[in-house]
Amino acid sequence: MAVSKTENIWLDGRFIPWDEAKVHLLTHTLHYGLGVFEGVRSYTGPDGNGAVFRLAEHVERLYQSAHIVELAIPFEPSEIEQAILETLRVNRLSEGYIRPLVFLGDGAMGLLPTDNPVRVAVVVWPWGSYLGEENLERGIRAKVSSYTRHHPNVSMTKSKTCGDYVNSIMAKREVTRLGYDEAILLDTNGFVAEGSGENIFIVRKGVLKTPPIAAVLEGITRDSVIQIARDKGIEVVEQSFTRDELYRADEIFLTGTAAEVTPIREVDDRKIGEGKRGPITTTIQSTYFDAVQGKASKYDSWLTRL
Ligand code: PPE
Repeated sequence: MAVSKTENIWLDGRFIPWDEAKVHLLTHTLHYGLGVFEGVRSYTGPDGNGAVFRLAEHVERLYQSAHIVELAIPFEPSEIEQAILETLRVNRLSEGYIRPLVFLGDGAMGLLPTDNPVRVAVVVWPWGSYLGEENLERGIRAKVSSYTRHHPNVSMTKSKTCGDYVNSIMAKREVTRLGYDEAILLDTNGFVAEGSGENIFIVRKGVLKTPPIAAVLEGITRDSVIQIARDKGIEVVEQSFTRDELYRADEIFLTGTAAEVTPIREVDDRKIGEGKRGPITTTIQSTYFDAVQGKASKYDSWLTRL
């Protein structure tokens, strides 16, 4: 998806103009993929001011990702939180996507980087609906990818590691080339794992089911949706399920910071439920948007105002 450029990027503790945010070709992460990132969103509230959704949780996950792959971030979490807020402010962006990135700079090459600097960037830009504005209502067509999700002892599934996203890109390319909107990946045991960049939920007989976090990213939207559903009295179970449970689901939706809550209307050419956004998806999606946009006081603690 195209990015519309903003004015300033936060890099290693200071702001630099967008066009000057460049790195050396021997940047270690560019070669080997050992970096970690986050995806965060801010939304404009009813008063016209912006607020970042679940800022502390995203920054905490960034540090956990870095810890898992042994990158020592040379800033305190509170400094990264401030950097995110400041980057939105200096760019006068109340609503947008925020991409914190921790990467290994240039210096040594090879698989035992010793003195390469750990660098941190925060980039923000306006980003619309990830899977299409109209699909938030209509729902997308998904296909199970021939690529398997990471084995938990091959990739570290609790870390949002840059290089792990090659797997997602392969899956997404494979299915979009065939005309579908998004890929669903199975785990190494053959159970449903997640979308290329989203967690997945199914509804059957009024119960919401999502795969346990064992082999998937512990999504912050996933967590928010579970809380919203339980607050509405909807039963939620975290349980592995098979590909054909997708086919006979009444409703399916994906969750992610970028994808928000996107319904799936078809999987592997089989119509899901009525073939359109179902009632449970609708109520959860609507409360999610109220929460992120500061229209649901119950979830106000999830917002950090700019
Ligand atoms: N699984 C994967 C593999 C994933 O990448 C994401 C986020 C999620 C689940 C949902 O996590 P959360 O955002 O905390 O609810 N994917 C990010 C990257 C998208 C991109 O194209 O880049 C995102 O949604 O920001």
